[in-house]
Amino acid sequence: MKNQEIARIFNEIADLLEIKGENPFRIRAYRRAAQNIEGLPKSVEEIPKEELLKVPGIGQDLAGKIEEYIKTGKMQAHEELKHEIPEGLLTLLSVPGLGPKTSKLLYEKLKIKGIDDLERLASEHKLVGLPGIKEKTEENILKGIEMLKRGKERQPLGKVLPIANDILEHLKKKAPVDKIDLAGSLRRWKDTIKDIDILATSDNPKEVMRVFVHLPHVKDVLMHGPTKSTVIIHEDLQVDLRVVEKESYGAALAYFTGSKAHNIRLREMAMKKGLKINEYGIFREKDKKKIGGETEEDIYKILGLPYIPPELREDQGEIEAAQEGRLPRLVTAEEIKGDLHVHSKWSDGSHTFEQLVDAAKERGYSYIAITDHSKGLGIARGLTGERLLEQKKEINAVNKKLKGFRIIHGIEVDIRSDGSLDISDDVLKELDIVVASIHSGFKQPRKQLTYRLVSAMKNPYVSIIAHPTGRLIGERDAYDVDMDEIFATAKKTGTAIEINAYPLRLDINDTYAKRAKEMGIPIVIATDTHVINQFDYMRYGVSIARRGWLEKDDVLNTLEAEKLFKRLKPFK
Ligand code: DGT
Ligand code: CA
Ligand code: ZN
Repeated sequence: MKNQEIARIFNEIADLLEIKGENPFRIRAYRRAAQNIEGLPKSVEEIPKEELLKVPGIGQDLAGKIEEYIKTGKMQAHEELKHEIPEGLLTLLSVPGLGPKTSKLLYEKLKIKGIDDLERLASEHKLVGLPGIKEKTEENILKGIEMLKRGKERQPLGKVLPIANDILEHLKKKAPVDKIDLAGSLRRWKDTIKDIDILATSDNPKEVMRVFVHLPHVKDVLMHGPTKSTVIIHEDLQVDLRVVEKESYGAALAYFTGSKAHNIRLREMAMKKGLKINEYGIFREKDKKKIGGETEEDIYKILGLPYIPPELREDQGEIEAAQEGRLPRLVTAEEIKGDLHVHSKWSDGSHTFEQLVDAAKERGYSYIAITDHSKGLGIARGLTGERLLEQKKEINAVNKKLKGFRIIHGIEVDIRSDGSLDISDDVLKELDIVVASIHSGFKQPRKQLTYRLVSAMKNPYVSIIAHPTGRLIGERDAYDVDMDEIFATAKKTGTAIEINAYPLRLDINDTYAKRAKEMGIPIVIATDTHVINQFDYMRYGVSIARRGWLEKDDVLNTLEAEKLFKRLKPFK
């Protein structure tokens, strides 16, 4: 978790330097270091300095700052920068989508010092007319403020789950718990989370509670009871822990996993059978006798249903499907054979082909697609057609040395604002696969954004559309596109749709994934890895697929490479 904190501070330093108008290379160095720190496979606290220096982008200076943060919980340079920049300007920077440049402008020209001021002026159209500020900018600022407020209520799964698992590990180690599990929306892998619900059994619940309220994560104790406690942790999340009787564990797990809508349906079914379900068990109405509840399976079995996996428990047709014996056999992480969206050092990734291959092999894969950015993206050191052909030679050379593993040569080609691709077809046709995506002009009108994606899909070489809706959870809403038309075109052209597994994206989302499946559109799950550890984000993408009812056959990268190419455009 220190890694995330340090990455956040490095990014903040970059913002502050940008406000000060400092050297762009220095600014980029901080952003790059932030990316690499976030992607480290273990906590920086466990990494000796010599090794830290080998992380791309980390030199003596930044390694020193990391050490300083571990020792003191602060970075002097960061604190000094914050002092140089007025408090009000810092507040503006915290609005999603409001970058350093605009923040500075608003602060200097209008003396805006806080979110409330900003909200009022934007809604009264008092910002329009400042250099670069249009009505649309005001709308986006208001959206950003709304998101800031909303973001405090629900946080991204990718941020909350690692924290929750860390709390579980601490409890397993330090408290006398027997069984222990996450419940609630976390167990259902919902993409945003309001709070962390934990359930356990123990012979000594009091001691479990004592350990819990004293965990290092805890900022405030809201309630400390004999079997139930509630705390607030440093990340401003609420955590509930309940210890229940062993005989009721299954019933409690079902109850607290939810969703509420799913549970209401189960209770209705029970009532019709003369049964009653609550968090203690399942009971016969007539003599109040308990007939089950030690396991979750009990509950479903007594209701005459097969076990329903937590990801499906949303009352989105899963009860009917269970009754009719047509529950999907959900795709699993083990069934994924390779990752089809990976960046290397050739663009803005951090590693060589060999390093990426080793990491992919460790994860049991038999292929990865290298899909570096195309040239249109200046910031990402995108590749020209010429560089791509050089890259192809190097990939061929590496492939010759590999056994039972293959690097697929691809590109993440940028879809320009007019819908054209910034690499010509002559070059695209030399590649094994082509991933196309939008990286600019997110705020164009619906018609134009839809047109861009549709045009890309009509290109005969475009195999996959990556992160189709462009959302960044808590930072940027999905852009305004006509997904019906996107899916219809995907179907017609045979273009696959990506579930981008990067935890802040999770794009397409679960609802769209379900719709895509129903339309028979091929799906790939890919991580958009820039740093090796991000290969592990695959599990988040799989969770979206599972919440969208996807089975192995719906996901193209459960296939071995040869079969994969037969299903991916241009169908080799
Ligand atoms: P969230 O909003 O991310 O925390 O989502 P959940 O599903 O974790 O919701 P939460 O924490 O309010 O409640 C956890 C589970 O407890 C929920 O999924 C079902 C159960 N539950 C909570 N309140 C009620 C209730 O009033 N009635 C019923 N039947 N179940 C409830
Ligand atoms: Ca919850
Ligand atoms: Zn990418």
